[in-house]
Amino acid sequence: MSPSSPLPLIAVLNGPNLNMLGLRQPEIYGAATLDDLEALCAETAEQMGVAIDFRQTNGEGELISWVQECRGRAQGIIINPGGYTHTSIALMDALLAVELPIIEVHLSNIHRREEFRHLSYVSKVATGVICGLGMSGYALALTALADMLANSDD
Ligand code: DHK
Repeated sequence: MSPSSPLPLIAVLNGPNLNMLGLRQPEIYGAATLDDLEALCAETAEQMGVAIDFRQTNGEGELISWVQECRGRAQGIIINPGGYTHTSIALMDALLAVELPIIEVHLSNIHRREEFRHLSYVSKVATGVICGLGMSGYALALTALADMLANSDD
């Protein structure tokens, strides 16, 4: 990439109830807030030489629209779809349609929790999955995706 090229853009998309971070079940999701998470992602992105578009929504349709908008605009997606992870075939279809590298992140280890959290439709189409590492999972996902983009041919 030439020095004048714009930085690769990674969308960091967060689904329902992640706006409640810091308040919601801190024993599971931690004490830090969504703003803290955004700051960690921004710091990691700067270190890795990528730009991020960090967002949160409680709406399934809005989340799907944001995924669709990534096509031709972003170079990769990091997504924590919250509860839609376990229910949304429509979100899975959107992630398939966008044809980008996708890393699915969960703060908690969904496989250690209730049975209904063990199924992830998103995992069926994601490039990689990180769960159970709290907010560090987002930093690891950004690092991995930035490395992937830097080592890709285009
Ligand atoms: C977040 C949620 O809101 C839950 O619905 C998922 C995920 C787990 C997380 O661990 O980040 O089941």
